Amino acid sequence: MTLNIGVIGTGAIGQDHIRRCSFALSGARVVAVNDINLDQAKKVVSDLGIGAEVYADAHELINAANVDAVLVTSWGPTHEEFVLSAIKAGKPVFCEKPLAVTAEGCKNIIDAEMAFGRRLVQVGFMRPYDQGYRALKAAIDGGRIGAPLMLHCAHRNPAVGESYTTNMAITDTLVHELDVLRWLIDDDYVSAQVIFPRTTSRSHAKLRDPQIVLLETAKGVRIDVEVFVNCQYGYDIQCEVVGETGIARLPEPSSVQLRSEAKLSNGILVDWKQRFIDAYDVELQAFINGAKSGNITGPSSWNGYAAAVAADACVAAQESGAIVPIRMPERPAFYNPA
Ligand code: NAI
Ligand code: ISE
Repeated sequence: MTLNIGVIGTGAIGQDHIRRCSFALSGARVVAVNDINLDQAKKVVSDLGIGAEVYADAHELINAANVDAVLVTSWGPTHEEFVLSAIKAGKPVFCEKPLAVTAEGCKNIIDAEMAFGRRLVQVGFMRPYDQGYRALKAAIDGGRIGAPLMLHCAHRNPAVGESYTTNMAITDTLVHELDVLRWLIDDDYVSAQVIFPRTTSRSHAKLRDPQIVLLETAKGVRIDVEVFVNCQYGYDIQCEVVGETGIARLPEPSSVQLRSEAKLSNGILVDWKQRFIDAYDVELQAFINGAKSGNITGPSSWNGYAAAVAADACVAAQESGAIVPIRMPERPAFYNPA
């Protein structure tokens, strides 16, 4: 059986995921799309030649009889409404990060999913599917560096637009680290602090950039994450884990090394699309397979909630300058790994 997918949001990642489901992955096709920018949705369907129906209303798309599963790739503040609507319709739903823009919104989704009685939601946290992060985790879990003590991380984007504000460094960007690092070292955060170094002249009025986020975990691990979204030179994700007996680093993406013009050099990628291209493929194939078998195992609503609880504390820490406690409620058995 082919899984018929409806996609809400045809912007940057929406277009990428539509292309993936239509041409790169197996077992699915996109039969319906929606965007508040209807002309854009029509153009995407026509440019890709996929013959999907274009809906003016997202809820109509969700409830369409021929739509088996939903992809939510619209702006973050719309996610909660569309995911709740998909759960109400009893349809599997892949939601790009963030699951909702507040922890409270994520909790509403958890309550609805638990009331439904079976997992329907997968959150678009793709880094646990990245080969580099998987190798890093295998080194840590295999005892190669002893117990982790400190993590030094960086999340750098070349530039962002005027609509990107100081708190988005947390809710839109750091949220990837908030998810992947608790998975990487199997730990939970207990506090957060945010420090603002000198602001780059390449930023704009509504954004303090860069920022350093300091996290402490239940096991006492200290984590620093530099978020620098106007770094100019490229898209650069770094993660170094310092353990009791050694250090493990996230591998650099592979690139050809050049000896040319009296220089030794490697290229640096410039956007997230290329950096995590394989991980996006694997996460979406996992969703397609899970939706078809009725057993969704990718990042859950609980993962979305846990990241949002930490993100809320980081935003409060941005505002107060203080060390803010992170109080993670206990995970319900419903979300225990199989
Ligand atoms: P975008 O701005 O390029 O596209 C968003 C689209 O959603 C736009 O076409 C907009 O018209 C549409 N939209 C907004 N409100 C809507 C509504 N009420 N109903 C229907 N459509 C609506 O943004 P982008 O970069 O594609 O991001 C979308 C989501 O994906 C965000 O939540 C973002 O955080 C996430 N994302 C995740 C990435 C990842 O690495 N996992 C990478 C990039 C984005
Ligand atoms: C974007 O939405 C993403 O999710 C990218 O992975 C991240 O690097 C970027 O900072 C976000 O704006």
